[in-house]
Amino acid sequence: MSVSVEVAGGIAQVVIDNPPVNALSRDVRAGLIEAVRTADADPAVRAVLLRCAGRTFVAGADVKEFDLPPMEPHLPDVIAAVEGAGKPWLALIHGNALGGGMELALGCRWRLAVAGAKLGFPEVNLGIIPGAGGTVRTPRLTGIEAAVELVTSGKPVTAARAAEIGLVDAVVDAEDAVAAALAWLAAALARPLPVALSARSVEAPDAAFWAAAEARVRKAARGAAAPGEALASLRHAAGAGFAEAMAFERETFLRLRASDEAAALRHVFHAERAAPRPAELNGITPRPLTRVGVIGGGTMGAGIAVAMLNAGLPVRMVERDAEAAARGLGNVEKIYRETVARGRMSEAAMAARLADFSVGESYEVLGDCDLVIEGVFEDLEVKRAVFARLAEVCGPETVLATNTSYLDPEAIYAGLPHPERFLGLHFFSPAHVMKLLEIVPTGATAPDVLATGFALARLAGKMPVRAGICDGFIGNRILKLMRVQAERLLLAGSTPAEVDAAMRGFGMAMGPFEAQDLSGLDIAAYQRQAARARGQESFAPVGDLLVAAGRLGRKTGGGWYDYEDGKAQPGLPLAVGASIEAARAQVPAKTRARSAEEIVDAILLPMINEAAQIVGEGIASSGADVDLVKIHGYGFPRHRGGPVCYGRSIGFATVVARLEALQAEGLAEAPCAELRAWA
Ligand code: T1G
Repeated sequence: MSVSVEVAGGIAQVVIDNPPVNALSRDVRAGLIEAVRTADADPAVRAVLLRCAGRTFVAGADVKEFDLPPMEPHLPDVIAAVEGAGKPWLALIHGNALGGGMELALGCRWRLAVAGAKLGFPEVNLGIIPGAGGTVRTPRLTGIEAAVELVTSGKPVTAARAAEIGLVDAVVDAEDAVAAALAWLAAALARPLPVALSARSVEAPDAAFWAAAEARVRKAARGAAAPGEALASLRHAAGAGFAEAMAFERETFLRLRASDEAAALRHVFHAERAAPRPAELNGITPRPLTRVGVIGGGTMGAGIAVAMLNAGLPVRMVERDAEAAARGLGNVEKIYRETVARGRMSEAAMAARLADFSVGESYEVLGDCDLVIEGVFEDLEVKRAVFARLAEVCGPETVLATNTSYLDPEAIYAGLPHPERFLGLHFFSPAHVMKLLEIVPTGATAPDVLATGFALARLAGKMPVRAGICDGFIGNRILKLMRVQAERLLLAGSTPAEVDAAMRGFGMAMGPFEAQDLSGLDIAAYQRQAARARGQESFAPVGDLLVAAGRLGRKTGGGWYDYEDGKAQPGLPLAVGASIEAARAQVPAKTRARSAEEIVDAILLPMINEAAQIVGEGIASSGADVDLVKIHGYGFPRHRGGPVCYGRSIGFATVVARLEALQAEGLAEAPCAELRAWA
C-alpha cells in the first residue's frame, strides 16, 4: 500500500510512500480517503500528521496519468475529505510540495515546512493550472498578491519565504523533523482550531491591480496560455464563493489538460528526463570526474571553466603565454564578480570556487586531469596543435574533448593516439549559463567516454543531447537554415521587422534579425566564408551586403536595425532597404505582403523538414532530442514543444502539403523522405 496509517500517543501518522516523488497516483488518492476514514473512526486519534517517505513530500499529480481520462477518486474530492475530516490534519513538508502536493497540504489545517523544502505550483509549466483548489485556497491563505505570484510564475518558493507569506505556519529543522512536528502539533492542539480555507474569504483587489497583473503575466508568458488562465482563475476565485470558484478552476483545468500546449509541455517534461540517460549507455560506467583541464581562457574557455567549478570540479586552465593566462584569470573572475554583484553568490562562495581554479602556461599540470576540454579559437590547425600537445602530457585514461561549433571533430583529432578517448562537447555561450550541451562522439569514441560526457552534463546541470557529425551539428544546422528562410522572406517582400515580430509572436525569445544584430553579423559571415571555402553553398545575399557595408549589428550602431542609446529604431534603415533591393536584382523573386502566420510557416516548416532530415541521417537520435536542442539553446518557445513537436501538433501531412506550396513559390526545399515517412 502506498499510504499507511500508524497511531501512537493520540496522533495518527499518515505516511505516503510512492517513489520516486510520491506523486498522487490513483492508489495514493484512494489510500488518503481510506486514511481519513481510519483516523476519524479511531477514538484514540486526536489529530493526524501527514508526511511522506523518501526524498520528498508529494511532487504533484502523477504525470503518467495525464494522458488518461481522470479517474476516481478525484483529487479535489480527496482534499475536501481531508479538509472536512473529523480530526485535524497537519502536513509536514520536506523536499518538494508541488502542484497537487501543495494543494493537498492546503486541505490540512496546518502546514510545516522542513528547512530546505521548496513549495509551489508548477502547473503552468505543464500548460495547465492547479486543478484541485490551488487557485482557490491559496489566496484564502496568503492573500491574493502572493497567490498570483506563486501560481502564475510556476516558480517554487523556499521554506523561509513560504513562512513569510503565510503559506506554511512554521519552518522546522531537518534533523528530527517528525519529532519537531509532533511537538508543534501538541502545542497547536491546545489552541483554537484554524478555520478551514474553504470557509475563509478573500479580499478582492481593485481593477488596477488586475490590469497590472495581466500585463505582467502576459509579457512573461511569451504566448503561452496557461499563466493567463491561472490569473483568470485566481481573479474569479477572489470574487466568488468557494464552491463556484472550485468549479470554475476545475473546468479551466480540464480544458487546458487537453490542449496542444499541455501536450507540448508534457512532451518536453518527458524528453528532459530521458535525455540525460540515453538507453544506449545503460550499464556503461563513465570514467571518473574529479579534476578538469580547460585549454583557452577566452569567452568560451572561461565560461566552461566556471561551469565546471560550479559543478564542484577543480579546474586547471592553460593558455599560450603569461599575458593570455592573466586574461583568462580575469575573464573567470569577471564572471564571478558579476554573479556576486547580482546577489546570486556570496563573496565567500566566490572565493571558494576561485581557490579550486588555477591558470598557467604549462601543459604538464594537466597530467592528472580526468578530462580536458579545449575551448580555443575555431581554427582547425590551432585546435590540432592543442590536441597533439595534450596527447603528449595526458595518459590514455584522460578524456579529451573539443568545444567546436562547426569544425569536424574527426579532423581535429585525426592521426592522434587513443582516439577512443576523444569526443566533441559543444557548449553554448555563455557556457556557465546555457543549459544545452551537444555531445558529439566520433566514429572511434569509446562508450565509456561518451558516458563520461553525459555524466559531466548531469554533474553540471546541463541538458545533454547526442549529436552526430555534420556541418553545425543539430542546433546550428537548423539555425543556419532558419536564417536562409528569413532572407528568402526579405527577397519575397517581407521586412526584417515583420519577420521578427511574427517569430516573437510565435513565442521565440527573439526574431532572427534582431538576434543577429545582438550576436554580430560578422560571426555568421565568417562561418559562411569558411563554408564557401569548403565548397558549400551559403545563402545570405542581404546579410553579405550589410557586412560589406560595415553594418555588423548593435556593436557598430546598426545592422538590420539602426540603434540609438541601445534601442532599435522603428522603420527600415535606408541601407537595409537598398541592400534588399540590390539582392532582389541578383536573385529575382516575386514579392507580396505576407501575414504573420505565413511568415511563421515559411520559417518553421523548413525547420521541421530539416529536423526530420537530421533524424533520418542519424545526426539526432530522435525528434525529441532536436526539440530539446532548439528549446535549450536557441530560444524556441517551450510551450510549442520544439519544432518536431510543433510539426506533430499541426500534423506532418499538413506540414508536407504546406511545404510543397512554399516550394512552388520558391521559398522552401522539397519535403525530405523522412518527413514524408512521418506524414
Ligand atoms: N509524476 C510522476 N512522476 C514524476 C513526477 C510526477 N509529478 N515528477 C517527477 N517524476 C519522476 C520523473 O519522471 C523521474 O522519473 C523521477 O520522478 C525523478 O524526477 C492537480 C495537475 C519533483 C522537483 O510538475 O519538478 O499536480 O526518470 O529527475 O531533479 O493541480 O521531478 O527517474 O523514471 O525530475 O530530483 C505538478 C514535476 C504536477 C512536478 C524532482 N508537479 N517534477 O526533481 O528528479 S501537476 C510537477 C519535478 C499537478 C494538480 C496538478 C521534479 C522534482 P525517472 P527528476 P529531481
